[in-house]
Amino acid sequence: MDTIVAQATSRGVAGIGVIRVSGSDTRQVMLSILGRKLLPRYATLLPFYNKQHVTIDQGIAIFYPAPHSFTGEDVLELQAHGGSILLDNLLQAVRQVASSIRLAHPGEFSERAFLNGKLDLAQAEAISDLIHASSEQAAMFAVQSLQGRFSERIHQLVALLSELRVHVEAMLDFAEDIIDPLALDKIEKKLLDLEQQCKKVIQQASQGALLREGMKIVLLGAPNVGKSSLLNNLAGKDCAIVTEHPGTTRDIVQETIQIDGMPVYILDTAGVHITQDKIECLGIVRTRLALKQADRILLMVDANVVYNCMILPLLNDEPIDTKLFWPESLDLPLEDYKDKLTLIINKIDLIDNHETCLALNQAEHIHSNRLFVSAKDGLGIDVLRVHLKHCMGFDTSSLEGTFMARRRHLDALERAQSCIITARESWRASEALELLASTLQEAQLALGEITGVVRSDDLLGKIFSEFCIGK
Ligand SMILES: Nc1nc2c(ncn2[C@@H]2O[C@H](COP(=O)(O)OP(=O)(O)OP(=O)(O)O)[C@@H](O)[C@H]2O)c(=O)[nH]1
Ligand SMILES: [Mg+2]
Repeated sequence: MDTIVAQATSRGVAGIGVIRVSGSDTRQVMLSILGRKLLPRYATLLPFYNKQHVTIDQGIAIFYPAPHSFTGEDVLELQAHGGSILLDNLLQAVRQVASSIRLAHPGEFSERAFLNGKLDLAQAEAISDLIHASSEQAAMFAVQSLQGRFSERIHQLVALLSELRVHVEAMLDFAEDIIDPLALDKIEKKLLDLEQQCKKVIQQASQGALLREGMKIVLLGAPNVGKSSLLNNLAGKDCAIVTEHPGTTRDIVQETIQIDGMPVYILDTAGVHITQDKIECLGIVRTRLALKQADRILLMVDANVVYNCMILPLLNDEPIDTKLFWPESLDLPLEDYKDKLTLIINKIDLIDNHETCLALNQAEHIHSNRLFVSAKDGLGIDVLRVHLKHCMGFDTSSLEGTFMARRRHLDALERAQSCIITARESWRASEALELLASTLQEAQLALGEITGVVRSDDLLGKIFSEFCIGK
C-alpha cells in the first residue's frame, strides 16, 4: 500500500496544524523531515526540514510504530504551527521524500484502521459521526459507538445466533428419530429470545439514528396562513420574511433546529393556491418536490378562515374531514400524504375561545394529528415540539444506553429481525431443520454487514468517501 499523508486539522489559521503520515515510508519521512529517529510515542520538540534541509517550522513530532497506531501501520504525526502556507510546505516536503507517498483520500486513515482490524466498521463510522455531531447528545452517543457499545450489542446477537446455529447444524447430523423433543423445544425458546433481543437493539439504534439523521418537516398551506411565522418561531429568529401580503414566500426557506438534540430540518414553502404568477407557480413546483421528501407535513390553516368548518365541529367533538383542507391546486393525491399530515390551526390568538382550543392540545391530543397554535404569540408551540418528537418515535426518557447508529445499520438489523421472525414462524409450522439453518445464516450475514465482517468494496467506498480528508 502507498504511504499516505494529509492535514488532519482543518485548513485555516490556527494555533497548531497537524500533518499525519501513515505507511511503510513513514520511517524514511521521519529521517528526512526531522533528521533523526524518534523514540516511539514520545512527543519531541524539534525543527522540521524540507528536502534542501531548510527549516520550515519547529514543532512536536510523535512516531507510532506499527501495529500500535491508529491505522495499524507506522504513523508519524507532525504538530506544526497552524498556517495554510506553512502546512502546504510541510505537506509538499513529506511528499518529496519518496515518489510512493501521496495525499490521502477522504477517510483513508480510518479505512486502513478498519482493514487492519483496529476498529470495526460501526466504530469507524462513529468517528465520522462524532466529528459531524450536530448536538451534544449526538456527540455523546457517537462516543459510545466509537468505544464499541453498539458493536458489542451486535456481537451479543451474533453469539446467540451462532450458538443456535451450532445446535441446529448438530441436529441435522442426527437421524430424526433420535432427536430429543426437549432439544426441539429449546430451539423455539432461543428463537423467541433472539427476536426480543433484536427488537431491543433496533429500538436503541433507531433513537441513535434519529439523533444523527433527524427529521424533515414541510410547512404547507395557502398564502398568509402563517407558515413563515411558524418557521421563525420554531427557529427563534427571523429566518424568513413575514408580511401581511399573501405570496410573500416564493422560494423554499430552510432552517435547522434541535428538539432535545434531534435535528429538525424545517422547509418553509410558497403559499399554495391557484395562480398565474410565474414565480409563484415555480415556488409551488418546489413545494411539491419538498413534500415528497418530508417525514412530516404541517398543513397550516388560519383559525379565522376555518372557524365554522373546523373549530366549531372540533369544540363540539364532531369529526372533521381533512380532505376539505388539502390544497387542490397542489395536484397531489391526499391519500399518498395523509399518514404524514398534521393539521396546524394557526392564529388562535385572534379567536375568542382560544383557551378552550389550547386545552384540546393537551394530554392525548399531543399525539393526535391536529394542533392549535399561534405562531405570532408562541401559543401551542411547546406541544407542537412534543408532537414532532412523538411522530418520529423519539423518546428522550429512554435514551439511557443508546448509541449512535445509521440508517444502514437499521436496515441490516431489520433484515436480521425479519429472518428471525420467519425462522420462528416456519419452525413452528414445519420444524424443518434445513430451512431453519439457512434462515439463521441469512440473519447472521445481515448483522455482519454492520460491523463489516460481511462487506463489499462498494460499501466501504461509499462509507469512507463521506469522511473528511485526514481522518
Ligand atoms: N394574529 C396572528 N397573526 C399571525 C399569526 N401568524 C402569522 N400571522 C400574520 O399573518 C401574516 C402572514 O404571515 P406569514 O408568516 O408571512 O404567512 P405565510 O403563510 O408565510 O404567507 P406566504 O409566504 O405569503 O405564503 C403576517 O402579517 C403575520 O404577522 C398568528 O399566529 N397570529
Ligand atoms: Mg411565507
